[in-house]
Amino acid sequence: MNKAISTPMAIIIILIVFTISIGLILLGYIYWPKDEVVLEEIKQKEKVEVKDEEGEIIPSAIALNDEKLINFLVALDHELGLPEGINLSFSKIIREDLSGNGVEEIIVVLAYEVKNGTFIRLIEKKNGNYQVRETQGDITEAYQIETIDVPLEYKSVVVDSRAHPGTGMGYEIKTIYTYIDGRLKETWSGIINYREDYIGYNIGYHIESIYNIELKDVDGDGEFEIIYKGESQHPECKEGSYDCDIIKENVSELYKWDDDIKEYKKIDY
Ligand SMILES: [Ca+2]
Ligand SMILES: [Ca+2]
Repeated sequence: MNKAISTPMAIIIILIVFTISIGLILLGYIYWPKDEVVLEEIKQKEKVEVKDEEGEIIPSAIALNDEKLINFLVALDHELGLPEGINLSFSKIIREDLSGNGVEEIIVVLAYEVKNGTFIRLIEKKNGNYQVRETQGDITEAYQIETIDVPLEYKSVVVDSRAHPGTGMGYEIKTIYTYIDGRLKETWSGIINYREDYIGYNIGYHIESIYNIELKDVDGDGEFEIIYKGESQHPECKEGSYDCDIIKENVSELYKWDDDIKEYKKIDY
């Protein structure tokens, strides 16, 4: 009697396992790689747009309204290949006169969930309307933005973002974009936090490197420097094995604004 019940049960179980397996294969082998390819395609297209300096024209009625502007740019990202059904995970609009001509520029940062990256757009007023002047793409996911007056002569935007490029691995990064000659130039970036787990047969280690970033006028010239301090961890493994020690090192670095190259440069500390 038990055997008569267990045979159809076994078929049902096999069918369920088969269906779940196919589902996982579809998710793993079709869905994820496609997203990454799409991001690359978007970045390629955006690069062309930047090069030609003929960005999208945005009517004032849209550009001056936060909600309408975000909807407009999300629709633009879909036109550029962002898959349907992908939601925004973070958005921020900064309206400031970055160029000092009395007219506000607009910076829009949009981050998409499911590894679809962050897009930073610089929008300028042009002939009564607005125009996307520059778009930068990044595979990390932004979660915090602020503006700072560092270096003093310029306005900068600080973007904190994160990424999980692999199983058991993740990092957070801080990037400073400085408004120079009508562009957002990346003038400094540093890892805030890096985590990695390695677990396998007979082995297992966890490393976590944490860094603190402080702005301080160290040399008294009136300009802030970037103090980058923390503890880095990395595994040192015996040759040909995963028998590893975790090596800890103190990191203490100082970066000073270099007006010739217009970015922060590491100096002796
Ligand atoms: Ca301006
Ligand atoms: Ca200084």
